[in-house]
Amino acid sequence: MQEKWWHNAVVYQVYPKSFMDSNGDGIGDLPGITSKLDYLAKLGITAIWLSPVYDSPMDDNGYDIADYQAIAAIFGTMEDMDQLIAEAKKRDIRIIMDLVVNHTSDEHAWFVEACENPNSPERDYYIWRDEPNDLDSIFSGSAWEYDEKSGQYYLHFFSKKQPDLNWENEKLRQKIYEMMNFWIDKGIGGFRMDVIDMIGKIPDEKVVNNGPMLHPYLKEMNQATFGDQDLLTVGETWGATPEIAKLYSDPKGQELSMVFHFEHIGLQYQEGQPKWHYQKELNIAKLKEIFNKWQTELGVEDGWNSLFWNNHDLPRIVSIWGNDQEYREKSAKAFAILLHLMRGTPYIYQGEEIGMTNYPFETLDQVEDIESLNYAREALEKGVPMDEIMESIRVIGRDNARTPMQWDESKNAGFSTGQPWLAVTPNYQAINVQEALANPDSIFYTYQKLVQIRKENSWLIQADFELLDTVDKVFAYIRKDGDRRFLVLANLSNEEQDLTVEGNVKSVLIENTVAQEVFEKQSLAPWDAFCVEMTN
Ligand code: TEU
Ligand code: CA
Repeated sequence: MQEKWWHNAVVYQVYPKSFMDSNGDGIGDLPGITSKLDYLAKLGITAIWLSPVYDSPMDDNGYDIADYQAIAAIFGTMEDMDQLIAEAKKRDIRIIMDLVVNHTSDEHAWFVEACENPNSPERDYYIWRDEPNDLDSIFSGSAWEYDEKSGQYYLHFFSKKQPDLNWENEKLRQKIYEMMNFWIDKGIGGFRMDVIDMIGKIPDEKVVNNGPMLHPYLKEMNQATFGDQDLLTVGETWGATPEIAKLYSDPKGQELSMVFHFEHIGLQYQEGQPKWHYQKELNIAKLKEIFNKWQTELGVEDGWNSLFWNNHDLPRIVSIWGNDQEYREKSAKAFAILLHLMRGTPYIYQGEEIGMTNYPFETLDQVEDIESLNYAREALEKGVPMDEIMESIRVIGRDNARTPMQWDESKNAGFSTGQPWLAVTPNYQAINVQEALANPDSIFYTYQKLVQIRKENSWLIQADFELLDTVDKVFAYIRKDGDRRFLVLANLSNEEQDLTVEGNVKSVLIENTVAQEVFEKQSLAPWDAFCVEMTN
């Protein structure tokens, strides 16, 4: 196997609107991110996945792009972007750009031309039909919107302001590859590809994900752009199975480095129901089963895993599955330890490293996210009571991840001197970076250590994964490297649990408890977690 830099990398996701505001307009921006690079260097991360910063009307916070080769004025300028890339490079941090090419904004020049001039080549860059079928938008309602002027319907799987691109059009594909090369030439570290599994869609047959042309397109893209570069490419693929993940990430297939699968995230929803029917209680048995499958079926030779609990679309892990009250620090550390020692590239979402929590949303006017707002409108029409709607948004809504980064205990958590675009979580005086850095026992230092462990232990890449049969609430696995055995274990509950693992501790790599004592007592306190090397 050929080792790549991203095999022992840890990626940190920045959501620009909420990370750091440099000019007091209440909106995070590129100079703000640059000003916090020393903080990220201290954490030790090797790359930043930057959510979209391109020119956009911000209907979906930048996932609706009006110009792929310009920076949104609220975030700064192209010079600011160049500076971020350069300053990050000085600290050995690469910038992974968000590539959103399943759709554009309706304000992109292509779509404007397509509407104004139905005979233009751009018309075919999008998907038009005389009659809609019953495909739904992921953001509620029909996936088709009528365009008065040209008398046809266009397809949008997300908001009306996010028309889907027609990947069957070869000229469009070439334009996308040119745009990607523009960014590659700037010296970026790779791409995170938004809903990439949708580009092969066949709307008339209601095929949305994993269409037959998906992989041919990705091979074509690879050859036309990053194929001969040392970049990290990660696809967002909601429906991927290990078999599908191999199609993308087997190096022989020449597509991507890795994908994000969401099978474990699926446990946050009631089976077969839309996400608003959330499932707050974690099914630990299922969680173990899912990770076991991915860790054992997706090897090193034929594919690669991504590891994450959080991103800008998901509730905070410590709130949904951890305990964000009594055991906030301990449960946050337990989830971190459990994940970061698996095989794959770990991703940390901004604020996760200090245990930021969900926001206590009470009224709809506190909500900014288009997905939540569309859902609320539709649910109200159907007669769902307002308090039920707010409860869903509070538990599972995307704004939970998007509240401003909590830097210190000063006004607006040190995020901005102006009024933040989304309210700061009320607990910022207790939970913030300044406080975390000052406390040697903080969640931050657990993450810092985990990043360090990955850099120093190349066995993390290769070593086998073996799930242990433990009591229900305990998740434990062995990584086996030759005749060395590393035990990773977490009690994912608020109760004491029996330790049913035999053997002796040789050395401790990381712990949120005293692992040695756990073995002596054969008993785990709530949220105890550690990684130890075992004597054989
Ligand atoms: O998300 C894809 C996607 O399917 C999400 O809408 C997801 O279903 C939902 O957010 C779960 O709560 C990507 C981006 O990550 C998201 O931010 C964008 O809104 C979306 O694509 C459209 O670009
Ligand atoms: Ca700003």
